[in-house]
Amino acid sequence: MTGLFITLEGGEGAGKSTQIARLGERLRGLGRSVVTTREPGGSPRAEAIRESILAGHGKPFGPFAEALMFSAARLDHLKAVIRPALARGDIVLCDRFADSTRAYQGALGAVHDDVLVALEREVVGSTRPDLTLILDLPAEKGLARAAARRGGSASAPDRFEAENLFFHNKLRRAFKLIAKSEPDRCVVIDADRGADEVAEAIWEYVERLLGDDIKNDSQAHEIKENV
Ligand code: T5A
Repeated sequence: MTGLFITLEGGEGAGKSTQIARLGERLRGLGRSVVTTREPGGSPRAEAIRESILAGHGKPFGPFAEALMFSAARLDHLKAVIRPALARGDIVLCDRFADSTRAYQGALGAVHDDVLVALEREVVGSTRPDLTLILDLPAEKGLARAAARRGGSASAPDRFEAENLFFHNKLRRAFKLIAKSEPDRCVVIDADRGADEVAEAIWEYVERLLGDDIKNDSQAHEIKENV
């Protein structure tokens, strides 16, 4: 029995956490066992690394060192959370994964492709996402959403949110290029609209991925609910 691995990617404030919560709820409503998690983080050891990265402790060492920090966190997250969940047959919904390393540390940090490919081979191995949903919207809008959520200037932006608009526009292009390079795995979702509409667009792809499986589960769940 193997589960399904779905990742959400995109720029800052694109709505990934919002959509993961909604998708998780919808799938659980159909009786599926779902694990929602995030990167960096997701396991106690990886969460400790997250705190350090987002506080900017890796920045002085440069993007390559940060890629190693994200990879160390990912190693533990995969071992402690993702692989056991997939082995149980669960659906794993993960807020960011290796594509974020490709975009942030690769396209923006100029860590060479060969290095990132080697890191992915060692760290991720065969645990690749079945589906990656890339939430896309203009960088200014994502940053405004993220700032509003923080309460404007009440708290400081984190390590990457604090980068300039040029960085965030380049990031948006990097995610689109990833989607183009792996069209069988990745889809770009227009996230510049209401959360309900985004959720429906996401559901179309998830439903397609689950295929007959979800229809059977859905019917079985309805029968169970009605007895
Ligand atoms: N990183 C990560 C790397 O550099 N390399 C890596 O390998 C990895 C894994 C993580 C940082 O680490 C970097 C990338 C990141 O900079 P984080 O705090 O997890 O930091 O940051 P994000 O993943 O960017 O998460 P955010 O929480 O900032 O954004 P989300 O999850 O995309 O957005 P969300 O859902 O929290 O929404 C933001 C606000 O907008 C509202 C929400 O209510 C919320 O207030 N909202 C909407 N408003 C209007 N319309 C919609 N459709 C909305 N959807 C949500």
